[in-house]
Amino acid sequence: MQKRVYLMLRVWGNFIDGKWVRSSSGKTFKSYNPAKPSQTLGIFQKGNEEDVERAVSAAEKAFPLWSEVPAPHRAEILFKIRDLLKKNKQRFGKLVTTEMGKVLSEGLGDVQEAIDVFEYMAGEGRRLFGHTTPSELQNKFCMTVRRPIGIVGLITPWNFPIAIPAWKMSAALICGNTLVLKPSSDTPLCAAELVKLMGKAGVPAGVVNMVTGPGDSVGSAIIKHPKIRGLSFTGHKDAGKYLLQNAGIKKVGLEMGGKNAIIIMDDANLDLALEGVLWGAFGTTGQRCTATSRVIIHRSLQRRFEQMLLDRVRRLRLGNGLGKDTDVGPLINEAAVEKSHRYVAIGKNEGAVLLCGGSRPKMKGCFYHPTVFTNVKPLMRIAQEEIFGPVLSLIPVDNLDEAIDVANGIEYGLSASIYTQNINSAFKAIEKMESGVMYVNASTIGAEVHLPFGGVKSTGNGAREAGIEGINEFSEVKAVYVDFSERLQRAQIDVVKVLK
Ligand code: UN1
Repeated sequence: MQKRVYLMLRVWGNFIDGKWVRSSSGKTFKSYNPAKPSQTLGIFQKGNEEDVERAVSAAEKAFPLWSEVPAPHRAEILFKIRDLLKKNKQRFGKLVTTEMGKVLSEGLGDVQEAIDVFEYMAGEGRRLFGHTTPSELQNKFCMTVRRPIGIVGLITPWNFPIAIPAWKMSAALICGNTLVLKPSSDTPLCAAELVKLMGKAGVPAGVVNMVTGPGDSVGSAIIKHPKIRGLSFTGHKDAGKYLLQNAGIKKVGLEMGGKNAIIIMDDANLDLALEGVLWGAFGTTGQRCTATSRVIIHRSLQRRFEQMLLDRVRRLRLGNGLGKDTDVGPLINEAAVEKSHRYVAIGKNEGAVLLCGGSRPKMKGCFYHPTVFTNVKPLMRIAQEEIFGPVLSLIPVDNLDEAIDVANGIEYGLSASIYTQNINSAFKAIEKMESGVMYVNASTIGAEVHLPFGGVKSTGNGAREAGIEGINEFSEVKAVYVDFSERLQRAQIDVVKVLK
């Protein structure tokens, strides 16, 4: 049964009310392997507004039942999802690599992140803490409780095709919401397999619904739907802006990318910094929101670091992510290859010095050579705009203050890092760097699920995913007052006269 995914092309339906159903559009699209674009992985529904309507109806019908299941029992299903993911980790990891392209160790990491977050959120089933606080009046009890938002719409990207849907779904479900998921059209197979597994784990019909298809029909119908009360989106900032303009009054969580910097100070352990830069810039072929796309380096180290970097980058092996020797997999699709190449031309025109890469290798598939520019000026477009590919900019600076200014001189604020042995510099960077995630002597990638994830400035709207903040994203807080005085007590007016 499991092998069928690879041997036979399946026509997947939308998942609505516990059933796989065809779109009323009658149209489909295919998913491809970016390392071997001639390999089709599955056929998916090109959904439309009507499909979203059906999914919302199913979610609406399921809401009373699901929201009334005690959270510790909802948690049992989440633990089951964790267990099934663990059991199927290898198969899912290969699936991620085949559909998204990242090397297998990272494909497995993507699945592990989903395992971790389902476990974390299942644990929340026995917490979902509110708080208690004294009243200003006697014989009156004050507390907060969490309530689900209702039906939530989740729009997810292709770069973490299992982990990001898992972050959002695990938190949404433990809080008692029902949901409609629209996964990226580049990785619908990963989403479909995850949703299928969740059904097997016992998620009741209608609680989790998935509609595949384009953003301008499916995504837009989710964003605008009046019965959807909450939205969580990870993706490009243009789509995020569209969402904000069209969502009306909904609770919204946004994560829209980064232009993350590693600062390397003159007292840094340079070998360690080199490893962090390679991992942050070329891991996942640069396709993480948290990817390192700028290295802000102390001028005294610039030449030495360039040599060290060049030596290692040239040895990175491009190839199919399933290959044992592969260091760097393909980009997600042709458009992504063209985008990276366009930025290389922009960088050259702006006067940056191309140290290595900057071209496509002579091999089939969506590959691009890991690319490093040096002598990049902070305001050049390659140092300002999110490329989402294996293109790294080195920016020399003279001191820590300048480094922090350069790091902050962008519109985004997701992840940031400093390599230094000086505790004062480290704490100054922690305080001053404008980001939602901060690393000291570690790369910009690799956030863990029990800490909040998200960014400042144009990266987001203040919401955080994962960790306890993920619970805030997917629940409403209700303030509760219980008056047991058996008389009318007026807050702000009746004063308790005990003390003279
Ligand atoms: C993303 O690229 O949107 O911190 C998510 C990391 C991963 C998550 C990245 N745990 O790099």
